[in-house]
Formats: sequence, structure tokens, C-alpha cells
Amino acid sequence: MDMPDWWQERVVYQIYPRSFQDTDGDGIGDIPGIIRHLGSLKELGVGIVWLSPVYCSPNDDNGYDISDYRSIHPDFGTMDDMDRLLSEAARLDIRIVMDLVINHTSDEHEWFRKSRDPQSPYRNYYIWRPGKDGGLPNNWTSFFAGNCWEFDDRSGEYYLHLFSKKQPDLNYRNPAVLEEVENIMRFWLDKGVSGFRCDVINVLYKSSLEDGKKKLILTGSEHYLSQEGTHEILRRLRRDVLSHYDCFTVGETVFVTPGTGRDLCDKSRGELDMIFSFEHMETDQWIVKWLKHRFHAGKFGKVLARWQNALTWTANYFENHDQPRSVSRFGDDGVFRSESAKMLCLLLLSLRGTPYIFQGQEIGMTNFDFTSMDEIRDMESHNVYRYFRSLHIPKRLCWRSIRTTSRDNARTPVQWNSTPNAGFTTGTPWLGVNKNYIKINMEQQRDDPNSIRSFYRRMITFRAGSETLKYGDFRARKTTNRIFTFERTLGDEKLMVLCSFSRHKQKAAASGRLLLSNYDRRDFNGILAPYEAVILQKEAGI
Ligand code: ISL
Repeated sequence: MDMPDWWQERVVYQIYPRSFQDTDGDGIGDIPGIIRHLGSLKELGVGIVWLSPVYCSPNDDNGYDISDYRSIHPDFGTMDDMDRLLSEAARLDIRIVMDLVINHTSDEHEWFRKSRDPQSPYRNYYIWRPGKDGGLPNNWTSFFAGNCWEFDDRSGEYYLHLFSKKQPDLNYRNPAVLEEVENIMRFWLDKGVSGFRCDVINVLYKSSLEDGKKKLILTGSEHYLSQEGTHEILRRLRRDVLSHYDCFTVGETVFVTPGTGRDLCDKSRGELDMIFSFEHMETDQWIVKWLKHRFHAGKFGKVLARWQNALTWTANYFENHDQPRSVSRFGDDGVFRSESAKMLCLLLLSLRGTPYIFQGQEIGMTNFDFTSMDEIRDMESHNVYRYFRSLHIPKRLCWRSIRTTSRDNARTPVQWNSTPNAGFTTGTPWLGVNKNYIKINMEQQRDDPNSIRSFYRRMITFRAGSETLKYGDFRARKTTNRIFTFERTLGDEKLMVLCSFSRHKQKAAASGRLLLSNYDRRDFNGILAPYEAVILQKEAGI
């Protein structure tokens, strides 16, 4: 391969600032809280921090509804704090990547307020349409349940929102919108950020507003998923802005296949540097994420392998702020929590691509322990709950679905220590702290050589020193529901990675010099302990 870029060498750590560390007692995490822990992230081996949105926002969707792209929400601090974060991070050689949410703004953004006036030059920044035959402009359905149109009394028309009604979609047929976005990007890049995580980036361009083919989810999506117009926008952003800075982009891409995904991040096309795809995160669901079934490790492995083979570079993740905790979902958050969290760590960091760790993942934080909807803050969960109830689904079943799937599972505050509220805040946390913080917390794991966190550290160091793990070819060997086996090869070196998803011992027909295991052992005898993962070095020629 060509000389690797710095973003291929480093491990990314995602911070969801609201839940990371509060320093002023208002119950909401803040930028000074992030600065406080930078040293410990450095020690973990993190080289890039991705910050979920910290901009001004009415917080209908916790910052993914931006009302001012050039200012910091007072809950998080000030622009001075942000500048301090950038300089402290630079001092530690940690790059900061911002979330770029440009499919939509908040309805409280100045552009949208002005756009409500049909005569305003901002009218065309958004997608306004009159109703059709006494109904909505089309039959599209939203990512957050329900339809995609909201009527505005003031102008007598509807506006399009693929997400909540407080997140109106921008109109990318208007060149002024793209110019605004380019200036926002330059603003942050000039400040010293090193790139962007681009929110739902493959839905920007709507090719038409015709009715969609009726589907169980996202009716209308054939008119906006990965359209040529979006590809053109991405190429233009690179040409006009990104290519002038030392930065990278990772796109969150929804409903992509390996083929459409490749088109969005193939180096020769000059669009994104890498993408987050979702297929592996959908291997425990029926049709929609709210209908979960038992996790099939075999399917998970096969999907991971397919994407590893399809793209030359992937963005690898098992958790983010929208997904339940990986140890509760793909591992075992009971007896084998520690083993399975470490196995998932070894797997994540052995794949080809840039690894992304979500805050708390490195200590094996689990899904929330809430008992009712009153404790849930996520707007999506409330929308979906209401929708399910409108279909007369019994409350018990609705709650079961919310409990396993709600985005709040990932958003409970980071568990720092065993003092009240897990050391997250001295005030009242904006979202409940999981009561298991007494047992599961950062402080208790930091100095324990056998902790999950220590294993993350060890694995990150191991990866950093292994060109084969970073850049070697990937080849799946055997994928069953119990063991996922693959090889990574570079030059003469061949590494074999085995990951057990079983609660029982498993025989594995593999041999080689043991380089790493999540158990304390010196060599590999062909038997994997429960949730054991190993990296074996094969002798040359085998
Ligand atoms: O939760 C999801 C995946 O299981 C998706 O439906 C999610 O809404 C989608 O991936 C888009 O997510 C992003 O954009 C949303 C925001 O609410 C999410 O937090 C963000 O990650 C709208 O900006």
C-alpha cells in the first residue's frame, strides 16, 4: 500500500460530551471535563478524539440539532475552553475531530427562522412544499418514526425533516447552502481541528420528492440514499476545503451496501476517507433495530469479513452514542463481562482499518439499569414508544424493546469512581448513572493489570507495534457461531486471530506462537476458554 496516513496509524476515542465529565455541578458533562482526562486518554493510547456535537443547540436531539455552528453551547463551556482543549490536545499529540451535522439544522437556527418567510433569501435553504391533495407533500417516513413533513402556519407550507420535526433538512440543490457549509468547515479547520465525523452524510441530496415505494422503514429512501448529487457534494468539499488541510473525514453512512459504501470512500474518487457502516450492528435484529433477536456471532463475523474484504480501509466500531453497549449485546454482561469485553477489544483492534472506541467501552460499561420510560431522555426512544403504543402494542413489550435498544444505553454518564454519581457530577446527572458504578469504574480499573482498561491499553500498544495488524491483508478462515477466525498477513508474517463467543470451552484447530490472549497463558494448546481471544503467529510457510 501507499505510505499510510496518520489517521490510519491512530486509535480514535469517541466522547459524548454530555455524559463524559461534569466540572461545574450542573449535571452535564463539559469541555473542562474533557481536558481533565486528556492525559489518561493519552496513557490509554488514544491518538484522535472525536467529539460529538458541542455547538449551540436547543438539544432536541442532544446537539445533533445545531442552532449555531460557530459557537459552543454554554452547557459545555466557552470558545476559550474549546481553544484550550485544542491546544492541550495538540501538546499531547492528540488530534480532535468534530461532528459535522449538515443534513439538517435545528429549527431554531437563524437560517430556518428566516426561511419561514416565503420572501426571504433563506427560504430556499430548506425544503418547503405545499400539501398534495389535501395531505402531505409525499409519503416519506422519518428515521425517528412517523412522517417527514411539518406544517408551518406562518408560511402555509410544509418543510421536510428526515429526523425530528426540530431538525429541518437543508436543501442541497441551493448552491448557497454548500458555500455556508464550506465556510463552517474552514472555520473549524482554521482553529486546528483535524477533521470531521460527517453525520448521515449519504442522505444529503434528495434527487426527487416523489412518493416512495411503500416500505416497513424509510419509505422514500430510494430518492435520497447515496445519490449522485451527494457524491458530487463530497468531491467538492474535498476539492474546495479538505484538500487544503491536514485532516480526514469519516462518514456515517446509513443503509449502505459494500458496493455503495465503496463508492463513498474509494480513495481514487476523492470523497470520504472512511465510512461507518451498520450491517454488523444489524445482525441481532429483525428488519428494524427495535425488534431484537438473539445475537448470532456467526452472522456478525461473516458481515465483518465481507466489509473487510470490500473496502480497502474501514472505520471499525462496536459502540457509539446511538447503540447499546457492546458487552451487553455481543458479549456477556454477567459472569463473563471482563473476558467478553476483552475479547471484543482484541477483535476490534485486530481488524484492518481505524479502530473507534466509545467512552466507557474501555471499562466494559453495560446497558442501563432503568426500569421505566420516565428515566429515558432520548427523544427517539420516546417517539418510538408513543408510536408502538399507538399500534396498541402492550406496554410490557414496548418497554422490552426500549430497554434493549434505546440509545440511552450508551449515554449513561461515564463511571469514573465509586463516589456518588460515579464521580461524574456533584449535581444531579442529566441522565441516570448505572448503579453498577460501584463495581465498574475507571479508578478501580486504572491500576489493575488484569482490568478491561489495562487490556485495551495493552492491545492498543500491541497494534501500534504490529504493521501486520495495521496494514496486513485480511482473510476470514472459519466463522461459526462460536468462533470467528481470521488471518492477517503482511510480507512473511501471518497472524491468526481466534475469537470465541462461547460461554464454554471450545476446541480450535489452530496452532502457532501465542502473541496475545485475554487470559493469562503462555502458549496455546488448541482449547479456547470462555470468550477467549488469541493472536497466534504462524511459522513462515504454513
Ligand atoms: O440509531 C440509529 C442506528 O441504529 C440510526 O437510526 C441513527 O439515527 C442514524 O444512524 C443517524 O444517526 C445520526 O444522526 C442523527 C442523530 O440523532 C444521531 O445521534 C446521529 O448519530 C440525526 O442527526
